[in-house]
Amino acid sequence: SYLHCHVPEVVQVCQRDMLVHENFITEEEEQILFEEVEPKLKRHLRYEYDHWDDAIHGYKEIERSDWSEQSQPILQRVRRLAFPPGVPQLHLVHVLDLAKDGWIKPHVDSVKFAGNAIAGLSLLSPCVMRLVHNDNKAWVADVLLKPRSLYIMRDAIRYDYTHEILKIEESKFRGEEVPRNRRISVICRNEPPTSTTD
Ligand code: AKG
Repeated sequence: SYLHCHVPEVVQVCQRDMLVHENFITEEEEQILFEEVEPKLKRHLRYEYDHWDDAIHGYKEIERSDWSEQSQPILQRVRRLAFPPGVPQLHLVHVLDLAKDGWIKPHVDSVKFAGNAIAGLSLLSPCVMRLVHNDNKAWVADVLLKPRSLYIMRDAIRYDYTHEILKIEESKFRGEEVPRNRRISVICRNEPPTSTTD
C-alpha cells in the first residue's frame, strides 16, 4: 500500500483524510498535462533555491486557469472527486515543478489562502510525502506518491499535520529507495471559509 505508518491512531486518520488513488490518470493524460505546462515552466529559466525562508527548495511554479480542451476533463475528474457539489473552489490550478534535487520542508498550507482539502496529481517521478503531527512529532506517516497518482489531503491531515516532500538523500519508503527525478504536481484547492471578522 501507499501508506507506511506504525501509529494506529495516525493510520486511522490517514485512512479518512489522506486518500491516494494510484493510476488516477493514464500515461496519455499525464503527457497531455505535461505538454501543456512545460512551455510555461520553461519560461522560468532556473529553479529557485536561494530563499532561505522558503518552504520549497529547487522549484518553479505557475498558476493556470485556462486549460486546454484536452486537460479540462482530467482536472474536472480531480475536482469532482475532491470537492463535494457546491463547495467553492479556487479557479487557479497550482503547478509545482520540483527539480530532482528539490525538496519541500514541513509546513501546513496557509489557512488564509486554501480551504479544507488539497488535491494533487503527481507527474513524472515518484516521491515520498511525510506527514508529522503538529504537536506530537512521533505521529508520523510516510506516503508514497507514484507518478499518475492523485492524493486528496483534507481536514485533520490538512490542518493538524505538516506535510513535506523528502529530498533525494532521504527518499525512502519502507526502507527502499524511491528514486527521485524531476516531479511536477498539479494541485487543486477549495476556497478558505469566509471569515466573519474581515
Ligand atoms: C504545497 O503546495 O503546499 C505542497 O506542499 C505541494 C505538495 C505537492 O507538490 O504535491
